[in-house]
Amino acid sequence: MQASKAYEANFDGLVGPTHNYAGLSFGNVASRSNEKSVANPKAAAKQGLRKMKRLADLGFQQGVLPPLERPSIRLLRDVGFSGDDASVIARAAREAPELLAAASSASAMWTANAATVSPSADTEDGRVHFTPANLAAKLHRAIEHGETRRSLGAIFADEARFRIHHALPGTPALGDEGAANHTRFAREYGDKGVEFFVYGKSEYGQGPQPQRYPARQTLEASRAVARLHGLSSDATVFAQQSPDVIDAGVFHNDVIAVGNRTTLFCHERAFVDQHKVYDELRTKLDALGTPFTALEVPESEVSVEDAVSSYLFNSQLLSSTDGRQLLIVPQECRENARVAAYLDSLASRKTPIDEVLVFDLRESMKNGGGPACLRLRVVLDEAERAAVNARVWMNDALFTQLDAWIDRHYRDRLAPADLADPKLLAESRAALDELTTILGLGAVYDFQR
Ligand code: SUG
Repeated sequence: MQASKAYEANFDGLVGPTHNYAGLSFGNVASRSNEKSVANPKAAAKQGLRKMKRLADLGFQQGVLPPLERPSIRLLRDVGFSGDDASVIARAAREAPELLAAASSASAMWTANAATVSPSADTEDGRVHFTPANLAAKLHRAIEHGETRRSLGAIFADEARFRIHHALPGTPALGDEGAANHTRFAREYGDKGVEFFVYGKSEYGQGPQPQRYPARQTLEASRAVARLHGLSSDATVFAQQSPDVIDAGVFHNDVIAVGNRTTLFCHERAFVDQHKVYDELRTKLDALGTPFTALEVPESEVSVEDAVSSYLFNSQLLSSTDGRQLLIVPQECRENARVAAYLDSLASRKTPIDEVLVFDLRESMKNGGGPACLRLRVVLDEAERAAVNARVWMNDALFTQLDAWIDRHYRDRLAPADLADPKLLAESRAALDELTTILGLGAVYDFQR
């Protein structure tokens, strides 16, 4: 059966006005090592926006997802701080600065963790399914999913085409980190594909577990998402991430592997029983008449440590309209001699990667968020694309508007002590209020209701 023409759209998270370095993510090396350094929210937002614009200019479908309301006064009230908003912030700053930091994180920018998405070609009911990730492993992220669901609802509103589930219960047994641990393979985007779920540990099953850092995604959560989305077992593969790479700082699979269409680009130490994983993918794809290539990078060329510090695999692997595959990497890949040499060698090797594009995403990278963390992939056919809120698609006009909006509202310096400043809440709300008009989202934020 000839599938209808479909696209992979990338929805990037716009960096919020409270972007800062609070060292909130144990197990994420960059987050911990940049703790308490001074952030530049304006530069962060502009770096992300420029990536979106460039990809839109290259002909990719590029959408924008809004930041969440931060600081989250709701979280601070839930943990017992009361009074007017300014008093809530002042008391939290004095008595529990770590909770104020959690309430203030702009972590929703990493939309690879916003949800897991299954295209309509793969799901039983023929709708595009979204499950917002509960992000149960970290407080500052566990408070995202309710608001994320609301934003997704404002953008993918057509219930006949889009099904937006609730997050799984937020408990360690069902820890879910969204699309950062999920990839899909298919010949063409609109064809039925094989969905690949990668987990860090099984809560109830046997199997190895990391010893140093937490495994954030469980097999039980991955299976639950696949069930909710109505995926068939002959078109899903579940694989365990190597526990020793989690212990080396690979806190999500997208720090060590990325897939697109018929290609998996990964490190040789990414998975437990790696060759069995390839075999299962190959067999299930073969049944759909789809080829599969694993482009594996050996430790001898790029160590896991190099991969973690450069974010080589946190790249976006994108098929351009002329069929060429582009790899979008962060600038840190050029600054690591071994990674740079590997990338330079691609031109002379026979690989499925045709071109490498380099981006400056320094502000996000310092919190462990590379190009792939900043985007949520949503495969859409023509009709589904037409059903998306059209105001969120990146183009010249939206770029100009958002660039000026950032200039109007964002600080160029945010130190940890600044989180105690009650003016930050007012500034942030003013920015988001205007953003909902620019993006045509309606009243998605609590403060607007
Ligand atoms: O969850 N960092 C994020 C980075 C998420 C990256 N996403 C993917 N790999 N897809 C995290 O660890 C750090 C925030 C701070 O420390 O201030 C943070 O949340």
